[in-house]
Amino acid sequence: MKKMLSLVLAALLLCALIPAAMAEGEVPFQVENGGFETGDFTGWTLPEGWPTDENGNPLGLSSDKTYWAEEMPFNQAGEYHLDGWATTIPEPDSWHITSSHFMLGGVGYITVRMGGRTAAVKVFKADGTQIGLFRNRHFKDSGFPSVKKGVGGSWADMATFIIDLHEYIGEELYLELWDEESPGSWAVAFFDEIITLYDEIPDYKTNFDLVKDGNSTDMVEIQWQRTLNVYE
Ligand SMILES: [Ca+2]
Ligand SMILES: [Ca+2]
Repeated sequence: MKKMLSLVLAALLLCALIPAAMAEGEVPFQVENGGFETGDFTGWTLPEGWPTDENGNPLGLSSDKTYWAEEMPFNQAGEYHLDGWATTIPEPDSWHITSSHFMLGGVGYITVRMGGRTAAVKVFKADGTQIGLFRNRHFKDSGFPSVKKGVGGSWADMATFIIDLHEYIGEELYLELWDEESPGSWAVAFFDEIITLYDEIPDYKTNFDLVKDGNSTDMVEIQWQRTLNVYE
């Protein structure tokens, strides 16, 4: 009886130490299908009226590694990315999609690949309170068609952005991927490879993605980027 009692006490103590959601295994550390590698929008919530193909499948995923005759790199990870052009949503319009919930663990940093002038990530607590807005700071319309640092520019190519959320470690969060409304050209957004769990702080100085440059056989580095929270 005494042993039974101590087991029950131990179980109660364990329940008290582990947040309820984790104990039930409901909220994983990694966002679901963050790289779109299922080839569909599994794990993502799309707004009402999102364009679909003739079979009712939502449009917007692409497996193209390059675009245009110059074979400009997307810097896609794996086999699929979210491609603003492929959504068929007109460029002057805005759109967004919503991720699954995740528990912020590790060192509290996440990374998102984004390209296009109007790409942005919004971060929310589980109750819908917005805590972050992180925009693509890499877009640069000069030096076409090279994406080489210091020589070319950046268009639909995605750079990996490092987002510091460490103040919210242990909290349940979700993301929205946005094509923000904006007049002018290149009002498009591209996303891939959303990773929401790091055991070490990712370093923007030493990390880069390697791609074939536009209209060239040269391999060039797309440096990882810091992006600051501009949510007010
Ligand atoms: Ca991918
Ligand atoms: Ca747009």
